[in-house]
Amino acid sequence: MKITSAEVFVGGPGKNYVTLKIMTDQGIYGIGDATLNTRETLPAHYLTEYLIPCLIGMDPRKSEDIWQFFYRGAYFRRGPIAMAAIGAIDMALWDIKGKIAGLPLYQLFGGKSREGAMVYAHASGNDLEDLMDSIAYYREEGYQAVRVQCGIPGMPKGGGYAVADKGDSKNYITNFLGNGPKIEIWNSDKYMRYMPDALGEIRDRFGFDMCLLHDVHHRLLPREAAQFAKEVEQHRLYWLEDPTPAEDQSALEIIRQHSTTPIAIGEVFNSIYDCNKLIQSNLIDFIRVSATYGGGITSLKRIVDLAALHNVQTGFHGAPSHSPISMAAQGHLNAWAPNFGVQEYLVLGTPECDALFPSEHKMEKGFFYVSDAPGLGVDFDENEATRYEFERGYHPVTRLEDGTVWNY
Ligand code: CS2
Ligand code: MG
Repeated sequence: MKITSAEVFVGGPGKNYVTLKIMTDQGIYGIGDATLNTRETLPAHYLTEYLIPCLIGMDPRKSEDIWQFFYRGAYFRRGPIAMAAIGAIDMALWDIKGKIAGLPLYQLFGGKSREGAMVYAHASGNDLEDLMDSIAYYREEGYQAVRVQCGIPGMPKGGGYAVADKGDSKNYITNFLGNGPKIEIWNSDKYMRYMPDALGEIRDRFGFDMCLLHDVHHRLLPREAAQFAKEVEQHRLYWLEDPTPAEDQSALEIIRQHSTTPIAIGEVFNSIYDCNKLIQSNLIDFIRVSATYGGGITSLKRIVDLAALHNVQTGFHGAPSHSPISMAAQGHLNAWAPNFGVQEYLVLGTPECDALFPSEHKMEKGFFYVSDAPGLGVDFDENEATRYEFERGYHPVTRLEDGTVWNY
């Protein structure tokens, strides 16, 4: 069996999804996702200029060897651009493998450990009342796990990270399209004085029978993060996400010395080498890598196995930028992983997105159910894709009140 061609498409409804389609001489094809949010054309170029020319003629069944060829075989390794490109190839090869076997991917991993995988929704509000409405909406929809973000008094809108327009909190989707970054203003002191009590009020209103998650989005110093984690311990968070920037892993030691609040990290990681020490030293509770810029299924499965040895659970990244292809890859891993925790989930559901990526995967009352279709169980409609083209976008840039650039 041989790979005969491969093509990359960039575009989608309100998002620049980067979709790879690999064709074989036996008519079977596979698809993969290389969407690197706000830098989408870069993995697309890496694929078309460098990787696809080598892929042609390879045996698509040798997904491990092909992964090693593009990872180990490159002199300059890792990084989100290269790993997103490798990740897309790897997903497409697993898709082909499943189609050859006539089995859904979770069967190739070892079968289901659960029927539905719990997902968490994004509740957000311009202020706490608005956030409460948003949480109530998701609770009524049946979600057991909700991430909560709200505007902080005294900070301009956008402070507090991922804050919705008033009245639109339940439909909040991060939209970064535009010709330059928006500027967000941040003040850690105001945040630290407000957010712990706000989390307490949420518990008072909704009780403890709800998995409550909160994302700090890399904004605090290690000492501040330790203090914050200690203060919110009483509110029994399911997790506290990205309390500090991911580069300084020793920060996690400081947090651990002061608190037992569960810590989730890893949405910006792109290899097992970014998280092996954190996992082996028990400095985190949830690993948040993604199939896209984490190097695909081959790479994620290794991370899941390492995490399982150290009682670290999964909580894969599932921001709106992930296409239904990577969400399907993660869906199959979630169905299998013995150490599954929760899945962030926002993408499927709009008619345009469903038309571009048809699938039978189902989301019901806060649980994701993978279909039994062979492979990834999601398709890509090339005719639909012709409706879309690349639109430039940027992540916001954060500044402190005195103008100093801070972590987004
Ligand atoms: C966020 C992301 O989903 C999350 O937890 O931290 O939405 C993040 O801001 C984006 O993925 C950035 O691309
Ligand atoms: Mg996050």
